[in-house]
Amino acid sequence: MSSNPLSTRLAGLKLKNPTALASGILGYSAESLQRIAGAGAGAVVTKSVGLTPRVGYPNPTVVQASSGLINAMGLPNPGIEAYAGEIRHAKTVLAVPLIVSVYGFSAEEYAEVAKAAVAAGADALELNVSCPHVKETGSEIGQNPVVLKDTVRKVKAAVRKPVIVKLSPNVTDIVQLAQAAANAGADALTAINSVRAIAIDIETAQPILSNKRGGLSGPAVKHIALRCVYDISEKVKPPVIGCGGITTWQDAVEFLLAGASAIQIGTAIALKDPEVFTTINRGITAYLKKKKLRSVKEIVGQAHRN
Ligand code: RRO
Repeated sequence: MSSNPLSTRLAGLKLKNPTALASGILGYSAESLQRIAGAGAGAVVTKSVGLTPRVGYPNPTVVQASSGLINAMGLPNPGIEAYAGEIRHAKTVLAVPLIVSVYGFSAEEYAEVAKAAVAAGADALELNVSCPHVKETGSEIGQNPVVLKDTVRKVKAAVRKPVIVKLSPNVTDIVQLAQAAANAGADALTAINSVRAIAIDIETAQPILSNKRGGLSGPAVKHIALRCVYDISEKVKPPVIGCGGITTWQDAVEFLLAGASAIQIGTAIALKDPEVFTTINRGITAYLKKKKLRSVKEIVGQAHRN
């Protein structure tokens, strides 16, 4: 047994603790990823990158909501060719696994971007099949089990690194999509991306975001994400990474008990600060001690067994 009670494994990745930076919160620079690793994250996930550069939507792209944020950034990214150098640089400065989030407008494109990310040094990939509002990618791929399976299969055939699939809550049955990804060979599943939402300015009587609709994240979605993790981990084999509104160590423990093998933190970094990783890891350690447990792995899925 490892002497570090927080150490764990996920889809073949060795993690010093079960926390990771969620995709999309910070920019693309190796320095910002390093800052998050330095603040205690066990792994980092980059913003999503595609085959060609995209400028994203005009401002405003983020609005504060009750207990969270609504964003519609529109997948701004430099494209994988320009980003490959930053992945290489990040690998030289990071002491934790680097997971590159990728997207495409077809299964073939996902595979091509994934291959280039791995060639640049990615330790694993997270397929963004759940962006809630960009046409012909994201959730338009991830809400159709046939298209999702084809995408995961093509990526798996193209790379020899773990493939994590980030799922959308904006579907009737997330377990069906989780199963489709698992059947296609997904090594792990992240639940969830943001929940489709809107905010309206009562003075101008117009939607606030330039894209009108966006994705809600933060504490407002925590219990939706938690239910998704519970449902998926009950029925589907690959490990689940919980993501959605995790702000405190108690939130993190709740997700682990619900069946998450690891957790991602996003909006809490924007609403609080990166020190949230250290606070959460300390809280999980104290919880394990209080419960007289030696490893965080012992509490994963405990709510299904009690
Ligand atoms: O870029 C975005 O607007 C965005 C993405 Br790719 C995503 O996956 N989830 C989200 O809430 N926003």
